Amino acid sequence: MKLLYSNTSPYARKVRIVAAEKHIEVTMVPVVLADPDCPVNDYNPLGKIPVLILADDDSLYDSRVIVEYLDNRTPLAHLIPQEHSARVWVRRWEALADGVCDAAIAAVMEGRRPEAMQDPAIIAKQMGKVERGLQTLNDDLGKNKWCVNNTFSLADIALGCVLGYLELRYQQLGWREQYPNLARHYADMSKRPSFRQTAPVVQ
Ligand SMILES: N[C@@H](CCC(=O)N[C@@H](CS)C(=O)NCC(=O)O)C(=O)O
Repeated sequence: MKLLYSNTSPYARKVRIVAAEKHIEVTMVPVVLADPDCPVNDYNPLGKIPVLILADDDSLYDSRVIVEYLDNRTPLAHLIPQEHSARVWVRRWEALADGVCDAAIAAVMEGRRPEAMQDPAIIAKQMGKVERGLQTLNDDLGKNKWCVNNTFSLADIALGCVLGYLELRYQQLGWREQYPNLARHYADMSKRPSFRQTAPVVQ
């Protein structure tokens, strides 16, 4: 199996961490989406990463489908609980963490347009989603060590990935001070080898 990914994609990082936590061997293939020869469109018509290319050359996307596939490759140490209620809550955490990533990335992309073409209302709208999302994640985590049922799961990985993205692109947000429960969780997550191995590099 091969994973098309980029170093700074929080969705790809989620998949890379799941593969590492589950000890599943995946060949990592870094890609540059702006490169005209980038192979992503051949495997995902949406042109997005991550994409998992299977042995028969079929492909899986998006990150939520890939993590489900990887989690079921081995029966041990499930990161997505088998029990229905816990499973739904883990997936809701993931949906919110990924949604905060979506909004944070949309704001970054708008801010990269030539200044005269930027729309401050779009940036404000996206940052509203980021701030409300982080507040909810912070409140829902409370003093718990892990997001769901005090057990390490995909919810914790997804949360760590959005916080890693904020660390990379939004240091000025002061999220650690505003959301102390998230800061504590991120400090715990950052000690895991799977997190250290996949830390985004500033480009
Ligand atoms: N919901 C998708 C989001 C994937 C995504 O937006 N990836 C970004 C990179 S961080 C991308 O490929 N952007 C290129 C584009 O939107 O054209 C997932 O979870 O995999």
